[in-house]
Amino acid sequence: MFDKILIANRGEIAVRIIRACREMGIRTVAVYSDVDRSALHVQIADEAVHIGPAHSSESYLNMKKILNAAKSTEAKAIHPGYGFLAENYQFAAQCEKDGIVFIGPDSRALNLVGDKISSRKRVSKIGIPIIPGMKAVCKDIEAFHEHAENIGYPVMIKASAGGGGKGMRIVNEPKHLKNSIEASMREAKSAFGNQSVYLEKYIEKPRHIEFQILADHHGNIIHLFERECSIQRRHQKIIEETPSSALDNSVRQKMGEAAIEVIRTTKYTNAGTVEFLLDENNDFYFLEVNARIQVEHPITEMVTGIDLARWQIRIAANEKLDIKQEEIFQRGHAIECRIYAEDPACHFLPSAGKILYMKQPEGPGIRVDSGIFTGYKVVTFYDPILAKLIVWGEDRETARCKMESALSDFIVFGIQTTIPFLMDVIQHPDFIAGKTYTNFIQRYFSDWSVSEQETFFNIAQIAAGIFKYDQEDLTSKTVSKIKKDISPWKILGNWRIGEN
Ligand code: MV4
Repeated sequence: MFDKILIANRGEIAVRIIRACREMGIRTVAVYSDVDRSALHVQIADEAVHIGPAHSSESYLNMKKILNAAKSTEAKAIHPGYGFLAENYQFAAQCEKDGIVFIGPDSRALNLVGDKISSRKRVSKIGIPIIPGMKAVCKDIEAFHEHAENIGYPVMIKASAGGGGKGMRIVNEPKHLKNSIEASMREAKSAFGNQSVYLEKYIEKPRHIEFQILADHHGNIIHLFERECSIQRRHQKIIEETPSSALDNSVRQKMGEAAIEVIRTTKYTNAGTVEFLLDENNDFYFLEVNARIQVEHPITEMVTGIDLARWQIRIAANEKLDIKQEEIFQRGHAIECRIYAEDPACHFLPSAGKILYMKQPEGPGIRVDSGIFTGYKVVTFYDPILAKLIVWGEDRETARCKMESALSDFIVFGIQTTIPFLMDVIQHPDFIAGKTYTNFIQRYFSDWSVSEQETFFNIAQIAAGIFKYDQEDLTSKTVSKIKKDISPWKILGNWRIGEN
């Protein structure tokens, strides 16, 4: 086992991985940019190396600096977390060359699963359903028209070099095809430096269902069941849960077996996630493999009791998976809400500034994976995720009610967060009924605005900031009293939050 691991990441995931290392008696090295000098992951690591200016290309994306930090501290392995270099096959290859273990799949597997078009072909060859569509990209518009006729409208345009929704467009009839393709090609060119696009059959009202996989270096592969990730805003997941209310055991078993076969055929190792779309007829289609630990991994840990970060490290150290598939069960229900430093009342614009006061929810079945604390300065250089609130309940409604209560106890004074938005989403009748399709946010929350009560809560934050409220007075009880009992409009006008 490694005696020291460098965590090439920041924020909540760096804290999460450092915690796993500490529980395993492994020393940790954090890396940090100029603006992260006092960040939580730096505070809790055994050692910390400054790697440069705030801009990611000068710091967390700079392979040379990360590798030099590992060499100078004699770290035997690097854990990339998610984002940054986590799925960069060139970085994994450089680690292999330098004799430093990359905690994740090897560079060959990373390169293989990173190519979406060839992944579709390879998966289709072993009989796993892919979304009907073009087998390769083409150039001229006439050929596109022919493909679209063969596929049948509505069709979905996708960028072959990327994901995350960039370049994606639905086309319902032939007269819109040409302009839509040209627009998608322009978007793909600017987002990925590669303008090629292809067509698929548009799957109406799909659900985004993904299966967690663990695969070791001894041929053992297991799945840890599904995560339902359909509640997305602009292709950014905001709420995830497991189990999915859309799956019965027979579909669940088929998808689990398909996920394992996708991993086996690519000789992939370590933790990975196989993404599918599920349509209303309970047919599923392979989308892609995510070759990293995912933001939403904690809900899988809560219902299976298996520590994924720990197993990533153990597999990278060549240990055998000693868990048999038949020994893994989903127990209860877990829901995760991602808490972002964005202002939902202002088009989700990034919200930066000092956290004047913060109190996390606590109690049975409540987990908070967080990278923030009272006094922390939130910056806008990186992904705006602040923390993840994860709850476990014996069943979905119990978990949902626990999430409502935990969200209302999650206090962050000083910046705007998506907490009020999340509260409204989980209280929507269709969310309560489990009718969570990928168009949920667009359909019900496209013009969401902050409630009166929340506005007053913002004003209370101003009070906390401007009058330097004595923190002892700001217990969650006082704050929840502010939120529940006193109407904003009787006391104060409409202020906006801001750093004093
Ligand atoms: C689709 C689709 C419907 N039909 N493909 C692929 C990338 C992933 N982030 C979204 N993807 C989708 N691909 C076809 N042929 C629906 C999605 C999809 C989605 C689309 C629009 C808005 C939100 C979405 C959330 C999950 C999946």
